[in-house]
Amino acid sequence: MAVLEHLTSQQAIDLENKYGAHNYHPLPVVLSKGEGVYVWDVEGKKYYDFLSAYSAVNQGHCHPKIVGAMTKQAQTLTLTSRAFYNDKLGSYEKFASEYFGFDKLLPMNTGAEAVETALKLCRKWGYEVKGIAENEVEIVVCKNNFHGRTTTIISFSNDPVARENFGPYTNGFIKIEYDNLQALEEVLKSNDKVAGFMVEPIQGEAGVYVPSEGYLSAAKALCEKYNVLFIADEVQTGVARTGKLLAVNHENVQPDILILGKALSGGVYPVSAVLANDSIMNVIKPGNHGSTFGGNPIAAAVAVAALEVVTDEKLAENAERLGTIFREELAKFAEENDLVTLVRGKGLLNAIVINDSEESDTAWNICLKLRDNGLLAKPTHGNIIRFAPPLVMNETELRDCISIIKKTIAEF
Ligand code: IF1
Repeated sequence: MAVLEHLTSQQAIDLENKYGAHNYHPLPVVLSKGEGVYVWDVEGKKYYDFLSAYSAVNQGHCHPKIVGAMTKQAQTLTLTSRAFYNDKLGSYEKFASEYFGFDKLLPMNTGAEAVETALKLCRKWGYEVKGIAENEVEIVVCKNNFHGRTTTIISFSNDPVARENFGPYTNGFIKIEYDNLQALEEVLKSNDKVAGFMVEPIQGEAGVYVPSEGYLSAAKALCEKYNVLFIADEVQTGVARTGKLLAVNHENVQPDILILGKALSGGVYPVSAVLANDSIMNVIKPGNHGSTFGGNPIAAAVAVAALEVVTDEKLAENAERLGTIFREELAKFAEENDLVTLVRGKGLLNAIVINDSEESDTAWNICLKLRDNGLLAKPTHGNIIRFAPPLVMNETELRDCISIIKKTIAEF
């Protein structure tokens, strides 16, 4: 059989089961085409994409401007490595640094790599600027966090499935309760070895937990008070997803270190980045850190196009407006349907909590039915279903999706 010839859905699933590592349990649907808010399976059935590849496709599938930038660069110069300069990286670094309001950008590829980069940057700042004794830096993180899958990152995860049997674990992390300022102050005032506090402005994987109003600004103030770096992981919440360019913008917080990924490329190419001002970023000297693909010309061209789309198409404003409609409609529905206990989120990062145990497969079965009814979503944890459509969705499409969701759940 010629490789990659046309397959049925079952053939594609069988191939993955036989030849692919079983590190995922996907919803049984095999996608072969994406455009805007829609995806199609190999049999040609059309769906609304209500996951957006975990918020990587905020600009919509295969956005012509972003794909165009990638194609053009891919036919010109794909990769030089950082052994040499290239003519796209500096312009991208300037554009993105000014776009988010920082002095500098360190280019990487995946979200986890950017998180690891931010942790290394924070540690080095802790030793060389804050003056913490060698090998003693601590970084504060939140329970139920999700920051990626590397050994260091899962070392401070409390999700057994993500963590078990991957030890020995990396030291130097203190876990506190999310959305708890007292817990944060407790640690910062009693421990002068802390160099940073890394937090998701909304805990996505944990189930779209939106912290109390004022949590982020108060946490930033505590970090300033105790000379600790506030590190915002906006890999999932960033790039307009929550109704502002960054989720921290809802509270006018400027992080000391900003971590971006996913929709920084509109989902067409792995692009991530760490941004900071010179007083922090300049602790990194040649040879301290790097990556073969980090800062490659395609990534630079794609990221500039992806960010221009966010501005040109007013995606943050659209996410804010449509998100409000979505939560209002689903909250009304929750009042009359005892299967949905609540809806929560910000912008177009939302989730509903299903009135069943975490171990139940109700949420999974609802997602299978949503698939049959032409909408793709997936549970995050047992009984929570995340809803995150591309931010290019219009009100008519959103209301169509809301009626699909209501109709489907009413069938249970
Ligand atoms: C999987 C979750 C979402 C992230 C935040 C860093 C990263 C992620 C806040 C790492 C990645 C992805 C990873 C993917 C599923 C998805 C996910 F369910 F795992 F948690 F979105 F919520 N910071 N999240 O959300 O970025 O290295 O993946 O580029 O690993 O299953 P990455």
